[in-house]
Amino acid sequence: MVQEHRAVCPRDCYDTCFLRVLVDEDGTITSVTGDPSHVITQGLTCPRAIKDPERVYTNRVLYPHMRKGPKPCDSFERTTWQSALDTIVGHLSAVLEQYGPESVLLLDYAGNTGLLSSVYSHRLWNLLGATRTDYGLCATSGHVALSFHYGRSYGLQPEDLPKMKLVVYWGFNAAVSSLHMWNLSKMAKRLNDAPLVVIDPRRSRSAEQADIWIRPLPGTDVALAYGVARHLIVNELIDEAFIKRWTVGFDAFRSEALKWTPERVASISGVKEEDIETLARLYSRRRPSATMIGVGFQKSILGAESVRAVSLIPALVGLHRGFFYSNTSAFSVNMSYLDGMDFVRHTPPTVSQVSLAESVRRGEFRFVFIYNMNPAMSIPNQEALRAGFSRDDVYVVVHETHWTETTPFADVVLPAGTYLEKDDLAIPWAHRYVAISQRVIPPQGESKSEVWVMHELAKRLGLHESWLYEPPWDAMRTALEPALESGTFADLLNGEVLRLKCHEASDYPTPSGKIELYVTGAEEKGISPVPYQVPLAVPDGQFILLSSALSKYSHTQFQEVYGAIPPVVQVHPKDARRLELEEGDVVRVYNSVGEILLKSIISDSVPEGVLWTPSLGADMNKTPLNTITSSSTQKIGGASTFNSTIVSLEKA
Ligand SMILES: Nc1nc2c(c(=O)[nH]1)N[C@H]1C(S)=C(S)[C@@H](COP(=O)(O)OP(=O)(O)OC[C@H]3O[C@@H](n4cnc5c(=O)[nH]c(N)nc54)[C@H](O)[C@@H]3O)O[C@H]1N2
Ligand SMILES: Nc1nc2c(c(=O)[nH]1)N[C@H]1C(S)=C(S)[C@@H](COP(=O)(O)OP(=O)(O)OC[C@H]3O[C@@H](n4cnc5c(=O)[nH]c(N)nc54)[C@H](O)[C@@H]3O)O[C@H]1N2
Ligand SMILES: [Mo]
Repeated sequence: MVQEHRAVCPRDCYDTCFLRVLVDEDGTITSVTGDPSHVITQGLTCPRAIKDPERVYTNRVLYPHMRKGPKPCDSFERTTWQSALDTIVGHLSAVLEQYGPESVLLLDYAGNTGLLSSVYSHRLWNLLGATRTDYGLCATSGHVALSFHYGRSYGLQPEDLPKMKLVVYWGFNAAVSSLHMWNLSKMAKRLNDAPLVVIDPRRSRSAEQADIWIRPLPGTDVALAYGVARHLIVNELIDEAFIKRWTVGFDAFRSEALKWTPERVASISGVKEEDIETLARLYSRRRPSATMIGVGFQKSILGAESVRAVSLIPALVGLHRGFFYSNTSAFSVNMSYLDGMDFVRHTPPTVSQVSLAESVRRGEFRFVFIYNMNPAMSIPNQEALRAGFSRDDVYVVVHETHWTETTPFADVVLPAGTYLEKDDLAIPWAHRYVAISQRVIPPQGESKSEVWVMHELAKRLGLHESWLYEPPWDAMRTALEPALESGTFADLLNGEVLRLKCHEASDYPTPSGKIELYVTGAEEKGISPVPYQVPLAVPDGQFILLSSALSKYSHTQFQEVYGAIPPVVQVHPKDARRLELEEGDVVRVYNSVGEILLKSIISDSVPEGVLWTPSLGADMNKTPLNTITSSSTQKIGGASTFNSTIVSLEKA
């Protein structure tokens, strides 16, 4: 008999899809499809979930393994859990004793965002006081930027998209990175004739499908946003009553915005006056609107400034939080209970994920525990990072579902079950629906969960704190129960889909209790009170290199079923002519930190002076893209600046 299970996709993605998983008589997964009854998933399956039935059985780490040669090493020997755990604890204890807990690094990210797999499993490391990272690779700067103006960074609910009269995707390639919100936006178009606007320097898949595509140069969105604000202000298209009641600092904001004449905006951003006017008029006429701010475009030197600037437009036309960025701050799940921070008295040291590589190279961490992450691809400055992982005096443990580019740097590789092999619950980034993701098949090989591994390590370390061993679903209950709106934890355990409580759209926990168009106390916070624009300096003849997500891959995942992420770079035809390049030529893309070799695609999808390549790929010799990307952090919030990478390019 074919059995049907419900799983919830815990991958690091906007959509957190509810999935139907079919298992045949032999216990083999035969299909994974989007749940038609879920308000966001709407029965649509993305190219990744479709391939889960194949990927779950491909390239898996099935047993614990020990390294057999010098790092990086492709030769591993199978071992037992007992021996692997004893060896790991031997090294961990020695490092703790000799160098202290700050020399132990927990290096994890969002491979599986399930609360047990990714949060409860921090308890051991928090108790030890191990060094943690700030998770700055992705979205942190945008969150901080929005909280300056709005108190918290959450915005509109994706389920409201079909009601919108206008949807603007700003630096957000949702047709690829958030298929389900894109689908809901298309519903708005069908139902309300809502124009779909995309603002992107690149003709992305979203730009191709948009009604209106506006094309600023990279890093010039603050100027464009001010241009729109100025048009709204001088033409009296703003909502004065709303501004009076719900905002502070309008006069100061206004005097900054007035400086951004169409000529000045055009000279910086390349966007024509007509386009600024069209966008401003749409904002004033078509309400309510949704301004969808991409996490991707936030990953640049001025990313946080751009997010702030764009987010203020909906306030000018009288909308409470008329933007979306990421809704994690809307919910009140008790994470510090779940990850054990409520129980410990110290604050573990935190280091930047983005600029981590040099400190790893210097050997600042003698024991590195990696899970839910593929850092030997995803972190910038790969040469330094890989050199650090390869040191004899740095002990590296990787707990993984699949063999990855990071596993060759491990002293021990431990097998982990995928999300289809364990019960868990993920809190979405965007929508507010939660349900238990059921274990569909038994853990493959000798795979074990993150919770099990943590408890086994803790026991061997001789730790007795009872909270460390609290049954995980009891901890989950405590953390989650107060966050639920539509039912109880018992209902969840019975398989129901529940809604999370959200803060009100008009709740602004800023110092003034209102939307701060001009940020109170900005000086003490070390920021400009209003968004500011400085152009990215690109030396003559060099390029800005953009990188962004592909639909078939989740970062580095799914290469085992779809093949390698293509090692390609898009070059504008005029730049190609100047460099005498032909389609398919191999080019060196380089800067002071390194070089990679890519195949050129000549295309006016990118503007002159701008290159594009898929994020998180490797070049023709398997050198990661992140060998040459920027490892600078943003001033606000410390996030990555991948899209501010400056390179030269020449025929190889
Ligand atoms: N299929 C798939 N979906 C994913 C992911 C995945 O790996 N695969 N990853 C998930 C994760 S973790 C993330 S963070 C998100 C990322 O998803 P998005 O937020 O959509 O980010 P990107 O894919 O980087 O696309 C950002 C777009 O912004 C444009 N852009 C770059 N610089 C600028 C600029 O200065 N101004 C403007 N206006 N636009 C600019 C780029 O050309 C690009 O088209 O996707 C999530 N969804
Ligand atoms: N150049 C460039 N670099 C980038 C970006 C960019 O745009 N350009 N984007 C950045 C962004 S936004 C992000 S979010 C990061 C993503 O960076 P990473 O999180 O490092 O990327 P993934 O490839 O998704 O790695 C997740 C790993 O977790 C493993 N995994 C999955 N499920 C489980 C599980 O249940 N248990 C365990 N133990 N492991 C599991 C997967 O097999 C995979 O190897 O990359 C960043 N790097
Ligand atoms: Mo991300």
